[in-house]
Amino acid sequence: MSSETLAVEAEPGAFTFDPATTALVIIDMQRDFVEPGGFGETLGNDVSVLQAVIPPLQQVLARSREIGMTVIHTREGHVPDLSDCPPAKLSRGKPSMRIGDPGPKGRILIRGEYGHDIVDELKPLPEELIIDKPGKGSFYATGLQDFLVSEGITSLIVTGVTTEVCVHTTVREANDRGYECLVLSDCVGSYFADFQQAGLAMFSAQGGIFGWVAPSASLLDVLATVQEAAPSLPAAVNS
Ligand code: C5J
Repeated sequence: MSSETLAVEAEPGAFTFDPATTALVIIDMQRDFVEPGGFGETLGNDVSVLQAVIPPLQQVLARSREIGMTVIHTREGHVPDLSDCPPAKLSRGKPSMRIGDPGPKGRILIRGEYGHDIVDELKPLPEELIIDKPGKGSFYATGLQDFLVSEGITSLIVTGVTTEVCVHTTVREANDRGYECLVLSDCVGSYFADFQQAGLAMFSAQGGIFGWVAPSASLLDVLATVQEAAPSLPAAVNS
């Protein structure tokens, strides 16, 4: 895609980026977090509140794909023998089921299980990178940094769940590595309204201590001006 600098109205001021060096990052939009019977519900949360994130995120995803922007999905979870799950994570709290227990959508938060996968509405395309991560941050114990460097990505548009946990951890990790992050306020969600509000405020406070925040409509307004990427051509057929 061709290079151009765009500016989105955001807090604490305009977020400038070049779609050619920017990735849309969709964090942990897994059934385990947003549908009943998964990890989020075992912790006592009303998971239905997170479903409000899906429609605006679908619009951002669709437009990002149309213009050929890099799209990255992440999934939190563990290998079946739990060797990548620290005992502290496994034993913490009083959930109704623990990580690895059999649940209605398969073993809770285990790679390869139905509940661990991304919801149908945001299903990754075969060419899109999926980062499987054992932690809350998307950089810890993953290949994300190497991928971003190899693709020349310097800015991230961050979405997904939950705002104060995996989204915050990822943006903090990214910020420390020098990435410019825009968080889309209606495309990130928390089980707790006060955490959502405080979490969003924390990103852009103090002159953008972790990054920028804007509603998806502001981003979409700007992306509407970008030329669509040429569709990939079918393989030539020899006649
Ligand atoms: C949590 C996440 N909340 N994806 N994970 O445990 O935010």
